[in-house]
Amino acid sequence: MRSKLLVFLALVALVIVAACAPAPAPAPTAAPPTAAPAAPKPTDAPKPTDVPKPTAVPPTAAPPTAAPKVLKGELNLLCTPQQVWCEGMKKEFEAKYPGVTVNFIRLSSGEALTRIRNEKANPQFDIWWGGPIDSFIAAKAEGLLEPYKSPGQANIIDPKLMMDNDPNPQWVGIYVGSIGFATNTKQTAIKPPTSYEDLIKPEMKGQIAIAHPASSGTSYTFMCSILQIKGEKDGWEYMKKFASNVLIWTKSGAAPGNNVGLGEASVGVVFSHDIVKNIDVDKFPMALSFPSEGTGYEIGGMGLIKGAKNPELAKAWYDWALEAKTQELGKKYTAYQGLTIKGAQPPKPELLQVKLINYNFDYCGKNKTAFVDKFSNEIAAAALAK
Ligand code: S7P
Repeated sequence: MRSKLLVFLALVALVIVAACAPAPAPAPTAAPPTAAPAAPKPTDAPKPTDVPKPTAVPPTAAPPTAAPKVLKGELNLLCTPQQVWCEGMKKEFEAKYPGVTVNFIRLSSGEALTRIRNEKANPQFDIWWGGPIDSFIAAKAEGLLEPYKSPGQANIIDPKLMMDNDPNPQWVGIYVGSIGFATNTKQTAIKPPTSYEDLIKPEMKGQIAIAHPASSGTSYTFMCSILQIKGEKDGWEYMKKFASNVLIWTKSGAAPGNNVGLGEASVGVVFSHDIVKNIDVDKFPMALSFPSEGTGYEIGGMGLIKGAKNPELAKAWYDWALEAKTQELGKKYTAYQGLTIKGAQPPKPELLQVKLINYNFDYCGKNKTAFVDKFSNEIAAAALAK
């Protein structure tokens, strides 16, 4: 009996000790945030149904979408193509960048070059848009342009021909045009010329209208074509005979088209796309012809002015002018040049089919001042004096 009591007391004591022992620490329920998940042991491969749910990735900020640049200010544009196109481009650019006002002045190529040369110390323009690149090459040689490589230059159709291949390019081509002859079809005595020789025949005396090459890039393109086709010696002789047949010297290259259309002259030497505009839009009685020897042509250029006060706006224009859609706007403003950007649809593809000479832009650009001076002093002065 006594031993049974001892066993009973021992059991009670054990129960009391167990009940009073401290509880085990709870197992952690969440891994510390930095802890890398434990790699499953090779034997612990989850069964197909045990695919762990993707752990929620904390949301990261969406990549910033390139917000269109908000540009503000005034862009001063030196514009050499026709007034209508300059006005149209101003309107289109301001619609794209409502914070920007475009102020432009339309000047012929030679005038534009003189202007930026005279303003070199205090440039009034930010960008020069349009006009044959001979003048841009001349401007580059005089240190008047600012290098810029626009992303759009990657899309130029013929980069060797249509852009400055300097590692720091200073101009780019925005259109292409060839010299043609405009003839008034109401007068029947003069047939549309088909050769340079036709222009210096005696019957052509007092019949021709052309711009002066000192002011006009169009006329300079014609003169430099002659100097290349005939060589300088014979070329200057030709220019003397040609000048003696000229009736009207204009300032702007496209103006002779109007003289011919209105019957003030029989034949005009003008860019062919401007003649097409005279025929299609102005409805002038006019025929377009080309010299069978091959005709000179222009690459219309664009360049930033060195020391410009609004370079950011100028670069925005530059980039925009190299978009295919922008180039296609020319047609809307009666400009029918060929285009320089891949994918842009030229308004008059037939104008690109004419026989061209191998025009050397570098030669004509670098010699522009000397050739214009020679013509002005030795030829035009004598022709005007007669
Ligand atoms: O009409 C457009 C266009 O013929 O005008 C430019 C032309 O050179 C105008 O200026 P000029 O008075 O200097 O001749 C050409 O670049 C363009 O194709």
